Amino acid sequence: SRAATTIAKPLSPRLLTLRDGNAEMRWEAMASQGFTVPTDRFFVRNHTRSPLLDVDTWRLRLFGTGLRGAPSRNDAVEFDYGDLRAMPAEETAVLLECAGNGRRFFASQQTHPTPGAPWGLGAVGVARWRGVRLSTVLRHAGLTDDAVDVQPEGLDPDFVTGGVNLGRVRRPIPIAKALDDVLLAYEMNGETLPVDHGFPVRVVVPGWIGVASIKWVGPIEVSATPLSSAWNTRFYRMFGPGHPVDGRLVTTPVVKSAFELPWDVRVPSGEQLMIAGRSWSGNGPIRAVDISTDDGVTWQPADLHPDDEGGVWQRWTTLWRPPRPGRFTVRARATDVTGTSQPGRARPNALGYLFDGVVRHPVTVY
Ligand code: MTE
Ligand code: MO
Repeated sequence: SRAATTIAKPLSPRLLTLRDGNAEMRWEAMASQGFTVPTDRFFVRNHTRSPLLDVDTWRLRLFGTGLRGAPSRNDAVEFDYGDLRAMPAEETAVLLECAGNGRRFFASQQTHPTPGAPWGLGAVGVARWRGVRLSTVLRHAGLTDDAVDVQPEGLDPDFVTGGVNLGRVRRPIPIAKALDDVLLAYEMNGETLPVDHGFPVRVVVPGWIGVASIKWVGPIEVSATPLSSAWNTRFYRMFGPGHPVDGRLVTTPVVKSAFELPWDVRVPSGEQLMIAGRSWSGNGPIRAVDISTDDGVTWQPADLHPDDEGGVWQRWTTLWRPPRPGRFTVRARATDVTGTSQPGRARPNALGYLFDGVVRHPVTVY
């Protein structure tokens, strides 16, 4: 088939690489772009590395106590790539964001360095994902009324940390969410899913943090009893002083904003500039964005792009005439539909998740 000829492409030079094959979107490269992030600029977050899977032998394998007649891995119900392509398809714009997006600011703008990939604000993106609803596949596989959790597993190498093999990247999705809007996607922005984003098929969980959207999905366990993995017990919980001992589970992204400007950009004084950016929140649409160009002393509302009112993310612009040469910070503070605004400082947690603080973006005026 056409998809079988897909080969792994190297990471795009339009991405900023971190360690371990992780790469973040360059926000300044979004300034001339539309609503979605072009695929070659979309961030990549891997626990190990992207596997190159053969679409002809690839199978989705559903099993577990929540299915009729497929209690264990050995009697899994199988679907091949063509089976999925033949089911009713849908396409939707979904924002993916790593729970650790903005982590570096816990250290660089606050006093709370945390371990983990030192993302700026570029571990986020919106793409159009096309695929089949997970609910459709679950029903074909013989879903029972007893099912409580659905746990997709990636076919990338096992994740080993501190000498312990934690197995395949996997994380349970409660049945209500699994039956709601979750997709098994095989296209991204109108093209075959690229290797780095989960070829041949990935899970896309709208409105949830990125780790829920398992790439290179193979097995899917459907269970009548709750499931767990390191990815909802050890990681992706808010640990540390001021948090519950067993941590609060991290499920949805927080409210954030980013300027479509290079970090420490140089701009001339006395000229009117149009500055653009975007804000988003896991709670729903953004209602207002306030901008400060004088180190947080005064704030004025940004102009919200009228096409983006439905949510996903919100583009905005503001005008600024830098008054004199010097070093400034520009700041954006978004408020979402629930009235939640970005705080001046994010609440620290041991693993550096959910940074929602107002970022002080440095600008040098000459
Ligand atoms: N799925 C598998 N199989 N392995 C992974 O390492 N990383 C997760 C998720 N799905 C991961 C995975 C994390 S932490 C994030 S943030 C998103 O994929 C990133 O998706 P992207 O690389 O397409 O941007
Ligand atoms: Mo992530």
